[in-house]
Amino acid sequence: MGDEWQATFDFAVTVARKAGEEIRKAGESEIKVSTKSSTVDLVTKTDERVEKIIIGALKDEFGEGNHRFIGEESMAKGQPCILTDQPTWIIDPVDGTTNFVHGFPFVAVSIAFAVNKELEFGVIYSCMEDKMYKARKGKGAFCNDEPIQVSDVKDIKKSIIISEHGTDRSKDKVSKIFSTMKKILCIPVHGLRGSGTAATNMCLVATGAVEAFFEIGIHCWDIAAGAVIVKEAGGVLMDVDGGPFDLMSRRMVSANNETIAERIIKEIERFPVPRDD
Ligand code: LIP
Repeated sequence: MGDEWQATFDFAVTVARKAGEEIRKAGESEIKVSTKSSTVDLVTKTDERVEKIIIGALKDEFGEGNHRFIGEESMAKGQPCILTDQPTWIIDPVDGTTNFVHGFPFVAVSIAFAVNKELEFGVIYSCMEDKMYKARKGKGAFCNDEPIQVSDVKDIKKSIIISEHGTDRSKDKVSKIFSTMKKILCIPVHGLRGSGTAATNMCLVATGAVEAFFEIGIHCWDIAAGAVIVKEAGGVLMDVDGGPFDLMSRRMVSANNETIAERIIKEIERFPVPRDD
């Protein structure tokens, strides 16, 4: 697809930055915490307000025509999560809501754009760090307009791996998650990390700060923008069973290369999660 989406991409960057400024400005009163799927799956008025600002700005710019929206908080209110061939915005207004509530400084606005079910571009604004990550299909990945590239490490024993434990606290899920982390740690790898936001974790893969991020339980809005950024930074994406990446499956491995991805996959104890769509 030619440059027809450049203006759309540039506008998305502007919207992401504005959304990030709103998050930074949010006062104590707005961080009134509610919960969604569990007592630890948090949402605040800021999540809802920022999603409305983003979708409102996109609708003002592109009209109510054929653009579709998949937003975390709209989905939480029961809107269907269906990716069609229509131009579709996939939005997490505040990725790292728990971090936001606690003042842990990794909070990202994640905006992706897909056409014909193909991701055209991704924008992630890590607003507490003031880092704007962006990538268009086939045109490279950038952080604050500087090109970024995944790590060239091929030896898992020289890697840092990043993952999250999600919000499901059922004993069977938690034990599978920590059993996986224990197996990876004891390979041994140099380190195991987690920023608390999938979008930021994928940007850390794209900059080469870590070699891989994997998680079972994330949603399409957490990873859609990061998928473009990792790919355009030279990385790979696949399912946790080694199959092809499936945006709606709620499970994913993103890595600097297939060697690292396949080595991680050997250790992942899988558990079922309902798809997004
Ligand atoms: C978060 C994800 C993270 C996951 C958390 C949570 P949110 O997204 O980015 O990877 O482990 O459970 O889902 O809810 O902060 O937008």
